[in-house]
Amino acid sequence: MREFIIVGRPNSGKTMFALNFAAFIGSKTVDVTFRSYDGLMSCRHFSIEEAKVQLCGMALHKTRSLQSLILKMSLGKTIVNFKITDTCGIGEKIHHDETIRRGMAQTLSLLRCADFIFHIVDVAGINKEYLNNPSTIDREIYNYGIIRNSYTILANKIDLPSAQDNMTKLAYLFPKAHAIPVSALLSQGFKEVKACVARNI
Ligand SMILES: Nc1nc2c(ncn2[C@@H]2O[C@H](COP(=O)(O)OP(=O)(O)O)[C@@H](O)[C@H]2O)c(=O)[nH]1
Ligand SMILES: [Mg+2]
Repeated sequence: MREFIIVGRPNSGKTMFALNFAAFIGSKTVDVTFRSYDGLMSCRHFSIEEAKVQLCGMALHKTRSLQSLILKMSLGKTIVNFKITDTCGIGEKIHHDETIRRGMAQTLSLLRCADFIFHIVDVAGINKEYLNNPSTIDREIYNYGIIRNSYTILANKIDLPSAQDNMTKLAYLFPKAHAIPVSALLSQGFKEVKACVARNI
């Protein structure tokens, strides 16, 4: 089964994307498999709404381990299963909390072996400092992603006014990447994401 990994900074909207995308392609409920750095696995069943309340949030680093969903998509007359794995957000700094450091390490190791990378960038958060910083974690992910073929940026939070002018800045920062503008919150741009999954499943 093909595995799609969702990576990005904390708070960029990875978990919101995973859950609303599952709903968009027809899931009413999700079974989330949590895999922690020490190998512990657990599975919880949620309605999508419940999962959003429990797993998404403004607090940084709500997601501390790998969280996988098995989803289905119909391609012509066949139904294909694929795995989408939400991850602990990664940043430039070494985090003081060991669980988060380990969660970030888990993200990086899965990044290397996942079949396809969805890199979520918070477009509303692009500011002067971010533009002038040549070594943001997003640039590091981009530099790695473009040498792999299976890589797409999801330019998230386009529903926010501050994101409107930033799409051109995104194209300037990440010129070689395929980018899809989305709102994970409002499920905008998901038709194109679905087509991207279907091409790479
Ligand atoms: N306006 C807006 N807010 C979003 C969007 N996606 C996520 N958020 C908000 O950003 C915060 C972090 O989202 P979450 O999915 O938990 O981020 P994660 O840390 O990357 O998993 C939450 O408060 C979400 O409601 C979006 O497309 N638009
Ligand atoms: Mg999360």
